[in-house]
Amino acid sequence: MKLFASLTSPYARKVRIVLSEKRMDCELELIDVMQAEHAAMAHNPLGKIPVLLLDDNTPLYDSRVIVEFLDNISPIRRLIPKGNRERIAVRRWEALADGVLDAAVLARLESMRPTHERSASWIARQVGKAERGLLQMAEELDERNWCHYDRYTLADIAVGCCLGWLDFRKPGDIDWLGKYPKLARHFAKLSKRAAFIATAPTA
Ligand code: GSF
Repeated sequence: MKLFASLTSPYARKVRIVLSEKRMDCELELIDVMQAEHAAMAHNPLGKIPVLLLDDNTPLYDSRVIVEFLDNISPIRRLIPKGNRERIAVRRWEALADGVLDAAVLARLESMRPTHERSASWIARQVGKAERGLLQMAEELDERNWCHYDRYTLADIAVGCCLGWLDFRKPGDIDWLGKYPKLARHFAKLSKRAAFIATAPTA
């Protein structure tokens, strides 16, 4: 298998953490998605990473499809529960964390445009989505050890990748560390795991 990724993409990091937690080997091909042409485009018409190329050359995207595939091909450390309600609860956490990222990434990209092309109201709209998502995460996490019941799952990985990227890029001055101590505590705990240390974003 080969994973097309970058060292800063939070979606690709989610996949890299799942690979690491499940002790799976995978070749990594680093991509610069800002280039007009890049190698992942041959495998994903959307031109986005991550893309996982299977040994029979089947390309998988996006990150949610890839992590489900990986969790199903190895029984080592299951990250997505089997029962329907439990699985959906974990996947909803993932949708929430990825959704916060989607909004925060859009806010960052907009803020990088030339001043005369930049829309302050668009940035505020995206920051608002991210802030509401973070509040929801903090409320649902509350005093729990893990996002879903009493065990580490894909929900924690998705939340950790979301918070890790916010910490790395600091888009839209979102003060999540100050505002949501419960998320800060969870992030500190996740950041000590080997899979998180090995995949920490670097510029
Ligand atoms: C998001 C992937 C994505 O936006 C997933 O895989 O979960 N829902 C998808 N990837 C970005 C890089 S990043 O922001 O992590 C990407 O590839 N952007 C290039 C482009 O042309 O949009």
